[in-house]
Amino acid sequence: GCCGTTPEHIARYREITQNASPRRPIAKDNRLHICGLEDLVVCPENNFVNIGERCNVAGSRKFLRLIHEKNYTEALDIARKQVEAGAQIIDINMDDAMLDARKEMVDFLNLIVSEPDIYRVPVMIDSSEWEVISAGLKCLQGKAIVNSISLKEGEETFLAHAREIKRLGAAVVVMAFDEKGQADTYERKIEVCARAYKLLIEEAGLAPCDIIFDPNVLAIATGIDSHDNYAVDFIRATAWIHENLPGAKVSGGVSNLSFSFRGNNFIREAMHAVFLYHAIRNGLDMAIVNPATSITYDDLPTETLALIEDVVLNRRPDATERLIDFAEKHRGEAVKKENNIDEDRHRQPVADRLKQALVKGISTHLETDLAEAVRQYGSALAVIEQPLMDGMNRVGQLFGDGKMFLPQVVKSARTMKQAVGILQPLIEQENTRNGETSKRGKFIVATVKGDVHDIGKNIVAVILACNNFEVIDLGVMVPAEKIVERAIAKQADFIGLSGLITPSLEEMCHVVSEMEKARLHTPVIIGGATTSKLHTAVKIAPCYSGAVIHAGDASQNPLIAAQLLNPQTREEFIRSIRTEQEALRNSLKPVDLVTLSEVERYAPYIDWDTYTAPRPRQMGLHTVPVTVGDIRPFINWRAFFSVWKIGAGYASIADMQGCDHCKAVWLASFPSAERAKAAEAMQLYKEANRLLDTLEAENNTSPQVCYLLAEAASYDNIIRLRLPDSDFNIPCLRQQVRKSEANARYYSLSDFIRPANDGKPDYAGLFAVTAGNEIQRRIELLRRDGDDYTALLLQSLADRLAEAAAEWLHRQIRREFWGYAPDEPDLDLQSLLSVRYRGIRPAVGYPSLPDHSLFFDWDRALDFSRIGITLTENGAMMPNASVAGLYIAHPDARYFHIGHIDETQREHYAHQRGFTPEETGKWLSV
Ligand code: THG
Repeated sequence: GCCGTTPEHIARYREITQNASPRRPIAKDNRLHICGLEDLVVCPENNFVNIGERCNVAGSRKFLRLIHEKNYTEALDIARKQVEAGAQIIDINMDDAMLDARKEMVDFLNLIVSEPDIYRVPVMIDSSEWEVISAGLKCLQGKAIVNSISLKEGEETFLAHAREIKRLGAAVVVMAFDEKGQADTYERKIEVCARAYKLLIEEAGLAPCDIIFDPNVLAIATGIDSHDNYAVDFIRATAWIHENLPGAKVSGGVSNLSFSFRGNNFIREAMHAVFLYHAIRNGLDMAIVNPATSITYDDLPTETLALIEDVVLNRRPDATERLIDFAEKHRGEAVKKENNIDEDRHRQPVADRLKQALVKGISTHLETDLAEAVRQYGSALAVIEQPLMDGMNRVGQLFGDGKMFLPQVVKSARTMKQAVGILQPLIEQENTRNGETSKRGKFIVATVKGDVHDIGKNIVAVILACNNFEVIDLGVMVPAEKIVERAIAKQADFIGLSGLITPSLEEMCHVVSEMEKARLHTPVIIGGATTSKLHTAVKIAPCYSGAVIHAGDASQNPLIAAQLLNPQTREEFIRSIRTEQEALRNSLKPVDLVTLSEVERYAPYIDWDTYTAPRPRQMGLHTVPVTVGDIRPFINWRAFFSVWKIGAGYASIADMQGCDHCKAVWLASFPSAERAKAAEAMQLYKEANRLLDTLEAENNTSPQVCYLLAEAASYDNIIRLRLPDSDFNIPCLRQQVRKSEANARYYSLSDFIRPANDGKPDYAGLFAVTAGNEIQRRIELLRRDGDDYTALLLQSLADRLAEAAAEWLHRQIRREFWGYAPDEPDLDLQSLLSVRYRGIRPAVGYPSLPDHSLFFDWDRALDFSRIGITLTENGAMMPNASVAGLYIAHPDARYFHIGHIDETQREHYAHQRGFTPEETGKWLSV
């Protein structure tokens, strides 16, 4: 168990496992199985395995410095780079006299296990101190390798350590070392290994395949004759172990071999390549190497190869001298290579590098790579059309196949934008065809007039750009005339309309009607939270003779567009959409509604006689200071993840509360097919929190909240608040959709406020909260600077912050400002989100208060401008990360959906609100 679990939870495991027996491998095999998050099988049939050597304080000055400085971020980068460069295992060594090796090992491993891009691969714990090894093993849930134990201190210690390693479930490297010292000849190496093998199997019960022998790679070409045969002895011992110690594996630390050529990396790498070539042919299974080296055996010119082979294979007495002479002559080359760390990258064609940059969303080398590409392709335009478009198509394809996720796609789009930005001046100089590129089609996207919600629209724009469409984003609050005018001027191939609030539905009908008047036929794609297939079929499509298609999800847009672009599928696709919409219209069955007079009789029964309403401590209108830090704990991460299409199930990463152990276990708990997505969820969560950290560190006060508490009473489905200079009426709708259970109740919010005629007082409240203009401005700045990814990230967080502020304020209201639940315990977020407390805070525009025009009433009562909120003509709040609603304190008060209402209630309500019949359609989402 860990911080996410409770004793009850753990107790359940006991119940489940009591009568179960552990699973045993079906067949013993001779292969070495190890794992980080993914498994790795080491056996002669598989390829040779690279172990990254660079996370070693004794083997890398840089790593040592970073650990000393406690710069774990960069230290982790070293690990990550090795994995990227192809390390299949990473060796970690913290043995330094000035370090607390045990603590450093534990801390670093705990960091690594929550980095899925690193801990993908298994870890090799490298230490000469047993307590560092045993502490390290306890940090890793995968099967690790211990590096190393030996007979140096005798059989007893050796066996005790081996047994403990077996108990902790690791494989082990055994150095060819005994009481007499290091085995440096072939005979000594095989003698020590044979003895160790027998002991480990017979005495400690280790499986042969979990034993890895290291017959000591020692430095050659040192000028001391007795060292000359070290490499040969190692290679021969490797072959012998393979022949004679069945199942055991062989490994070694290759860089030791070339210590005498320190400073000349070319020679060193060449020696390693030659050594590995021969050792692998003789059965070396794995080795500790620098995975970023680029020289291979086949790369070496014949003459160089001969010189080096003479040294490694000890073929002539003067081999060392000849290599030293050669090294002197080629010192220049070595230095050049030293300075050019990116040598490897440059071996790849520039097109591949650019493609890679787009898929990974990394812009580090864009400037140089693009310059090179322009030289190669002859023009900036050609670079966009070929390698960049290829890259974006690849991104679109991977996303379509579910192999890339939304956050990654948005990062790719950001890189693409940066690339185009870099090429822009050149394109202007080239001045060819006005920079017209061969895009798949022109897509105009807009959030309709009266609405400012654009997160969905922005995601659509990014996804379309990744699929090689030209996107013309008209922004928010776009009037119909402008959409029509742009569609004509730009000869758009598609129009995407987006909106979130109820009145936007009607506005969309208006837009397509205007398009119809202008005799346009451009297909229109509808999207946004309140839109639906049904509404599109029933309300929008009939106003337009062109195709109107509802996209349930941002990722559908390129698919829809592709069908429409292809002349072979276009007609059939439109026909199927029209048939489907026709069917939807015909399927509209009248909903079974109960008459208004009847549902009024079935209002919930509340015993007002025995109820005394608590009087609010802070009556009247108040604004309350609040910071990002206050409201951050109330963020609903499930909702955040669903915006990013990651699936709310992955939001449980937020429950790990920063505990690295829990994060690692969390990640490992997903089946491998889902792990990439889980890793992405973790990454997104990390980045979101980094943004929140920044806001919190600067004590950000962008979020604002205000509330009003007043006397209240109900009559005729109306809640009446007594404000200082007037009464404030909130007409409430009542449920009418027939419920199946007997004696069902039909709710209206007014039921939970004491009826006006009974004399005793009651109270209610209004509130408004916003993530604030300061955050909104930042979002706009980020977008202006082309950083769409961070802009979207902050925008999605702003929405969550507004909801979190509402949650925070509600708690303050219950405990303090109204104070009807002063002793409410500190509920955890889950209990808060599932409303395990007294009272409700229904929000305007949501299912129990579905009249969008109420925002104007709230504005009059609260004066939204006090917290920086303004309203559009359709009652959309700006900034759009804002929430407004009502407080009700009665213990029986609950949330519900109004759903549908009948004509009688519609007319009754319209009369109470002073609406014309058409207006009810615009403001009510029922
Ligand atoms: N067997 C086993 N484990 C081992 C070794 C071995 N662990 C440690 C070591 N040997 C293998 N790892 C390294 C790591 C780095 C170097 C050599 C071996 C190395 N480093 C550069 C140097 O010292 O010149 C450092 C350069 C820098 O500071 O960046 O060569 O044999 N079981």
